[in-house]
Amino acid sequence: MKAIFIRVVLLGAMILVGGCASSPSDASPFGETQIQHDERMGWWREARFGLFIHWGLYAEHGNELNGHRGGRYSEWLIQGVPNEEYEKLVDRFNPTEFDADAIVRLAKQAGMKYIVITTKHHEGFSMWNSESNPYNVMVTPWQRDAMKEMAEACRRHDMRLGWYYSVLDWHHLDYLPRREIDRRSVEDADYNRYVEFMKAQLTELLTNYGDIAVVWFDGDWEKGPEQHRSREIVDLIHTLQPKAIINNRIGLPMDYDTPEQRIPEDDIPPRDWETCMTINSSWGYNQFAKDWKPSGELIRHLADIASKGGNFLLNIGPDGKGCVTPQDAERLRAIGKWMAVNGEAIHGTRATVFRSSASTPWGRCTVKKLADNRTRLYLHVFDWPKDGKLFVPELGNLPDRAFLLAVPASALEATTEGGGVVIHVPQAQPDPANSVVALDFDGPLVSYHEPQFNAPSSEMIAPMDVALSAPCDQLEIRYTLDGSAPSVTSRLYSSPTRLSETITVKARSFYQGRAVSTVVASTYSRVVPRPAEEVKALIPGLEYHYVEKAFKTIAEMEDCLASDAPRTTGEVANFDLELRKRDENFGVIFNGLIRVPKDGVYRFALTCDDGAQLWVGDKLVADGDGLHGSKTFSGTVALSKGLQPIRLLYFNGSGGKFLEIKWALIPRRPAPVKSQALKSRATP
Ligand code: FHN
Repeated sequence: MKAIFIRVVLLGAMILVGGCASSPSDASPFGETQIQHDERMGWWREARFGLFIHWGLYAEHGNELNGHRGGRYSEWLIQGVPNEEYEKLVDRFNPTEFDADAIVRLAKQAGMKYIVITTKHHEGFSMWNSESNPYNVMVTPWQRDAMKEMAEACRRHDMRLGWYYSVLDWHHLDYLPRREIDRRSVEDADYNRYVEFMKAQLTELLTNYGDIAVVWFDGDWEKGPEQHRSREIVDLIHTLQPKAIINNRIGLPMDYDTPEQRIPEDDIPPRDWETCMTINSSWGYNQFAKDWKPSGELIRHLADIASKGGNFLLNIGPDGKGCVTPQDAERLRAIGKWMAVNGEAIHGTRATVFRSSASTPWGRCTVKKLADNRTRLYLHVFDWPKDGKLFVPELGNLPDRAFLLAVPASALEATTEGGGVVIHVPQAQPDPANSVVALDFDGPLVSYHEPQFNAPSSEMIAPMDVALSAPCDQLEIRYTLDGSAPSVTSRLYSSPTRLSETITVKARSFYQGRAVSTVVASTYSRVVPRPAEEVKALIPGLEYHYVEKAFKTIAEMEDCLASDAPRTTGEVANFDLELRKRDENFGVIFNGLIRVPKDGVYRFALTCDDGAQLWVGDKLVADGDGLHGSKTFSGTVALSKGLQPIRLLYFNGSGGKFLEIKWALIPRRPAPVKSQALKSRATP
């Protein structure tokens, strides 16, 4: 599905499930209303561009220590070095050239609106005067609190500041697992003590340095959110700094997602997101780096990201003296030069109005709402048209003004051609990286889109309303219920249609009597709810079978349980992983009954790391099979009131483990299954 499509789905879903600005927002990790959540996220969504700084002990050696060369990421240098040897870096770290003001000025001049800096990376070294960790910057010859200097400089230059904090810690004795090269005993390690240490460190960082705009976690892949006690940690942050925005790398969805070194291909992701990216291939300073991305490429990445509604967090790795490398500085300055002319096409913009980036093969589009209901489209032209004609498809009306941001005084001519608009541009390309053409619409902007279906479910046991919408008010939606393609004489959509039988709805957008979209179709089925089970003897809880082996799929685990492999069998109150005897390479099947309160279509949401499948009767309702991080899979099933058989299959390979089942009668929001709802049949 395409860009606009997703926005409409979200809007439609909100209307249909009865969501509104004053009810809790699905996107908020803190139970805020939509308005409160939008307010907290406001500056971040406007910012679009930030600076990431990876700076720690590793900067001192730029990826080589005593003849040992690190891998791609210089900040991982510790990987191949025994602890005792790595710790000696402390005696050498003396970045006398570090100038926080200069770095903040550079970011500002590049058009960046926030900075996220590493307070502690995986090496475990604290870059601030940490009371809870003696292994910190104050014991180096330098003896300066780098984070304090950054916080003060940011305040001076009106720049928002965020803390990067690695949950993974290869130095702390209580953090497990150890690296292969690390032979320190694990016997006394206590992960809960490590969590207390993290809480103490975060408390320092969030009380001693003024307003902190972002907490950017990293390195959560070795443990799950239960072990990190992630909920407790994020609640602590929210208490200390209620306005702080928190990224997703603590095993919980949180405020925004963080694709790393990549930009989502085409769809606009449904949640807030930020791409973080290096300028060469290392995050920390790497003296051997050769593969520096050209500034033009970075400028185009920025436009690409903004056109999909995301933020760009571009990284630099200052060296052991504390200096920004000339290569990083040169690129930030080049971006700054471009931003000085074109920054308004990035800051405060929203995602494209076109269906996808394929609609604008010459580049990308961002959008801004101006005063008096006016709209400005920014066309980011990467490939300048040789014939001087920039074709903008899917546009139904001419702009009131068109001009190059670089030459705002000269108007460009716009004509209607080939189902879109042509902007007549000068022969010479104004900017080799990205030339921005602005189109102003004083009245409504007409952009062509397929209609979108909005319904609580594709199944119903009673009559159900289906709504249709398109992001552009000027379009008419016409639809049919007899399987034919909608024409200009078909029913005009004005309000939700009540469906009572299985039917396929077909719809199409029209503008001024002309079809301007393809036909879209959606089938809604009237189903009979699954009858309840008649069970006489019940006991609370679920029966389980637990087995230990490395599985990659649910089928492998089922085969294993079908054989005479050793297993443990018993009863448990809920879908609970506490029954396991180890953290990795195990599987479990839960069987039982769930008490359904009333007839209806139910949505189940299964969140798992690694694979899991949820069955109700013989229907596979949510399929999260395979090895993966924590992900949510959902599905619906029509059920009669009473007891229904439920079966959950789960396995964990290596790394984090997580399992959670939520359910609700549609259109309510799924909530965790309570143990009172779960029963087993009594054994005869
Ligand atoms: O391992 C780290 C890496 O060093 C760097 O900090 C990046 C930044 O997103 N995060 C981790 C890998 O996902």
